[in-house]
This record gives sequence, C-alpha cells and structure tokens, in this order.
Amino acid sequence: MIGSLLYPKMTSTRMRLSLDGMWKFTLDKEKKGEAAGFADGFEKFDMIPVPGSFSDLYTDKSIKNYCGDFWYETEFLMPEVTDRKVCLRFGSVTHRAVVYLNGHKIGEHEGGFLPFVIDVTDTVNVGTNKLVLKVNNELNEETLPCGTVKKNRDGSLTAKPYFDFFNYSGIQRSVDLLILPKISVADYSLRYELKDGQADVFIDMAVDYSDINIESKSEDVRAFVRFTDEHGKAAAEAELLRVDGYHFGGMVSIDDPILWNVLDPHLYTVTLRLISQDGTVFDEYSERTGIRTVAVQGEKILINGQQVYLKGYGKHEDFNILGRTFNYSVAKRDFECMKWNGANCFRTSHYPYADEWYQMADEEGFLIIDEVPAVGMMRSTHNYVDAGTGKYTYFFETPTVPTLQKNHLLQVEEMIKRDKNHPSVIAFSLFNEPETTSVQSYEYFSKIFERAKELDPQKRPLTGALEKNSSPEKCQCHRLLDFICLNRYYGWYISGGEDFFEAEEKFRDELDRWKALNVDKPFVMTEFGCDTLAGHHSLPGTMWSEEYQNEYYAMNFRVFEDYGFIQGELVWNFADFQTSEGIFRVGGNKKGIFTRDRQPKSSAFVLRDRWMKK
Ligand code: BDP
Repeated sequence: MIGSLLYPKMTSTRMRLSLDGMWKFTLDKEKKGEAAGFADGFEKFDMIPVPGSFSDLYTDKSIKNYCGDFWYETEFLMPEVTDRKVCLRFGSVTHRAVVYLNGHKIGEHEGGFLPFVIDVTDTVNVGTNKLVLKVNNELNEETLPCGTVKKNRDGSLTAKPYFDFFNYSGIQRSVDLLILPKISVADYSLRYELKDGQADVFIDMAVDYSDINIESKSEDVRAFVRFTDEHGKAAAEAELLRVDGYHFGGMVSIDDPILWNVLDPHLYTVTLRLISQDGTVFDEYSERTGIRTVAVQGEKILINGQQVYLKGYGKHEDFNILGRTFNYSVAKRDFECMKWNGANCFRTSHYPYADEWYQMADEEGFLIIDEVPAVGMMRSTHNYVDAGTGKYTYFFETPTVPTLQKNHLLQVEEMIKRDKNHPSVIAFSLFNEPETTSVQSYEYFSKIFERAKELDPQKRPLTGALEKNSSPEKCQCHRLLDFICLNRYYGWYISGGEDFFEAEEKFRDELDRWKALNVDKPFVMTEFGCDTLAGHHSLPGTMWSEEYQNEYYAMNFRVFEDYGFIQGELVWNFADFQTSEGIFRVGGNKKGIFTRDRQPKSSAFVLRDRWMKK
C-alpha cells in the first residue's frame, strides 16, 4: 500500500525536520554490502550531498558512469515525543532503495521519481539513529524507465538506457523526518463544478489512525474543511460527513469564486482539520490550491470552459553539476525564461518532477502535462533514430511485460496520488514513445489508461506521446488518448539538412493522414526540435547552426497554422541536457532553446515573437 504522499509541511500539529546535508557514500561494485554488514554502517566512505545526483560530482569516469549498488549513511538525533507518529520521507531515490534504520530493514521502494514514506514510530530511538540506504540504478525491462545493462570485462556494469537522458541517480530529492499526530490527514482530493457565479468543491479525505484501535476512535473524530481566499478571508467552511471509518467527504459552495487561470493564477488555501467531539484538534493540514476545470471538447482543450492553446516546452530536471537534483534557483530561472518567451505550459518529460515544480507552476499559472517515467518501451538504445526508420521495434510480446505493467500501474497510482490537487496539472501523460503498433501494446496500455481514469478524482484528460512509427495507419493506441500528442522531427531526423521543402511535404502528408481519420480530438505537438550548438552560425543555415534552428521552427510553425486540430506546441527541449555518450550527442542533447546554463539561443527570440502574439 502507498503511504501518505502529502507534501511535508510544518503546521500547528506537524513537524518537518530536514535530514539534508552531507551523507556517507560508498559504491558496492561486487554487491557484497549486505554480507559485509553495511546495513549497520560502513567504514570506508566519501561524503556527498543529499539531495544530489552523484555522477557529475566526481572527476573519475568510472564513478560518473557507475551502475549497480551504492550505499548512503547518516546519523540523526530524534527528540523525545509522546503520542506521535514518526515517519521518514524520501522525495526520490533513483531508481530503487532498501532502507535500514539502526540495522533493521524498515522498507524498500521501486521507482526513482516519486516520494515514499516509511513509518518508523516503532524503530526510531530517542537520541541517536543510524539511517542507511542501499540504492541501485540498474535498468531493465521490468521497471520504469526501461533499458538494460552491459557487463564489462572487469565485471563492472554500464547502464544502457533505451531513452535519451543521462541515468542520473542517487538520493536526488530531500529527506525529511516527519513528526505527525497519531490521528492524521492521510490524503485528500478536490473536484470542482462551476455554475453561474458559484463553484461547488467536492472534497474527499482519508484519515490515518496509526496503531490506534479505530473501532474505539473513529466515532470520536470529526473532519472539517475551510477555504480561505488570497486576502485571508474565509470563502467556505463545512464539516465533512463520515463515509466509513477511514473516509470523510462533502461539498462546499464558493460564491463568486476567483478562478485559477492560465498565467492568471488565483489561489485559495484549503485547510483540513480533524477534531474530537470535545474539541481537541488531532491534526491540521493546509495547502494552496486553485479552482479550475479542465475538459476536452471536440478539437479543443478547455480551461474553465475557455479554449487554451498550449505553448511551451518538454523539459528535463537537468543542470550542470546538480544533475537531477531539485534546486529552487534553477527552477526559478526556468520559469522566468519561460515567461519571458511567452510560454504557458510544459510537460514533465519523462518522469514526475520534484513536488516544488508543481507548487511553483500553481503560483505562476503554468499548465503541466504530468508524465509517468514510462519511457524506453521500445527495444533500442536510440529510439530517436529508429523512430524515423519505420522498422518494427517490438516490445510488448516478452515475458517481462506482466511485471513491467505492475510497476507501470504502481507509478501511475503514486503520481496521481501525489499530484492530483495541483491546479497546474491539466493532464497526465502515461507514456513517451513506446511501441504502439501491435495488438499487445493496445492490451497493455488499455489497462494503464483504465486505471488512471479510475484514480483521478478530476477525470483530467489522459494522454501519451507518440513517435513516428505510431502513424495514423499503424498506431493501435491513439484511441486511448483524450488528446493526441505527437513527437515529430521532420527537418531533423527526417529529411534533415536537405531542403525544408521535402521535410515540410512529408510532415503535411502525415498530418493530412491524421486529419483523414476524423478523430475529433485535439492534437498537441509534444516534441519537435533540432540539435543546435549555441554560437555556431552559418549562412545559409546548415544543421547544428542557430540559423538552421530558426528555419526549422519557421517551417514547423507554418505547418501548424494549417491544421486547426493542433492545439498546442511544446518545443523539444527547453534547455540543452545531458545524455549518455554517443555518436549522435555532442556533450549531450543540444536541442535546447536555452543552453544548459539557461542563456538563449537565437531561436528563443523567434519563439518569443510568436508566443507573445499567439
Ligand atoms: C525523442 C525522445 C526524447 C529525445 C528526443 C531527441 O522522446 O527523449 O531526447 O527524441 O532525439 O525520441 O532529441
């Protein structure tokens, strides 16, 4: 079962103590750590930052590319508390972790991009505690994202991702000790219905009773919800009704609501309280949220009933030295750059990002397509090349599929559970560029989409990004999508370097064929772009030059204008980013509109011109 994924907050009833800092770190090439008693602590170590990706901290290439088991250790002091629940929360550990506290295994987690929480009430000591993690960053075809490992002659392993971003790993997001009330808010969800001058807000809340006998306790618990507006004035308040021992539910109406909107965010604070019959407050939890609806109607995407055109980027959590570590300054700069060039949306390609990205998007009025790490579901180490060849890259016919699907479902569940209340999240993307032309792929994804639909209280649009082989004639899966996302590289992988005329013709031909299907759904171009070396100039524009990038975008935009069903353009990529080394990558992927240190290439101004007007 997934524990509470609420964002860790200090409130009048809750404490959050950060365990971030320098932790002991050691590689375990021979996987002997367990037998050698590393769970109790290890003697040879280096100190590294948590949160952090370890790869770009070192000068030794064998550490940079290290693949296998590695261990982290820290000590922390636990204050004396009575009648409290104590938990450890890990923002993300990539890709899997086994956690030991004071020598005892207390939990494990699969998946490197979502948080997990372990209840340590019975295992934590007052005073000193030793926390040890065994982490592993190997890739396979049963977990997400997909890839494989190569065994080298000296026995070491090298990650071979089936995806185009560096396999950054480690404890990449913050670690917190949470001191919570024994009776606490475990989860809540919000759903909105807008009427004339009124918003009906439906609330569901789940309660955790820790080890308390709920038979005796649940009758004593009452639940309340309050919405406060931006000026601190109460907008609505109500007692929630008991659904069963663990759940409460209800509805409040807000008159003249100030809606959250695209680049015009208005936030309410929602406060949930659990109170005993005699008025003792068990728990209080509050968060900022926005009231808005999302819908797809024919070829349109609607926010609060108004058509919206998505402008922006596919991104990565990626920065020099930090790797995939969340950093407020980098995120702030990214939002500033995106606002400067008129963007309103990004896709969290190709995995769920740190919680703080969504909070910042809520505050900025940005739209997010939230993507699960289902990338690399095609047996190729460079999909981006094979994508254009039309060759069949089978995937869903192998014995690994049932386990992969189980993991995929779990990550969809964790992502929706974590992100469902953010107004910025307008859609969930359940895959990036898998093989979708086989009957097996349809069977596989039907189950994923069905489950996601059940899980999302707001029933937001569900989508996935389709690569070139997923053509209108061959793709089995586009009927599962509420809006269709296409990743297309006409003028780069297809007919690149030749006259744009040929690329344009091929692009139009494909779009005509989609049009002929009459699917009556919006399409969003979720990837289009070309590698460009900042500062490389050429007249006439040739591949890799800034001039070529500008011409490439001019051609793409010309095409989009002629197809009304295209309701969004998310350029690939916001910034240059790190990948595995290879003959197609010069110090990483250079399709950024901004460089890796977030300075504009000349196409940033081309986008600004277009998006400020659109
Ligand atoms: C697509 C992938 C993306 C790659 C991109 C590229 O979805 O992850 O980085 O192509 O080739 O295939 O730049």
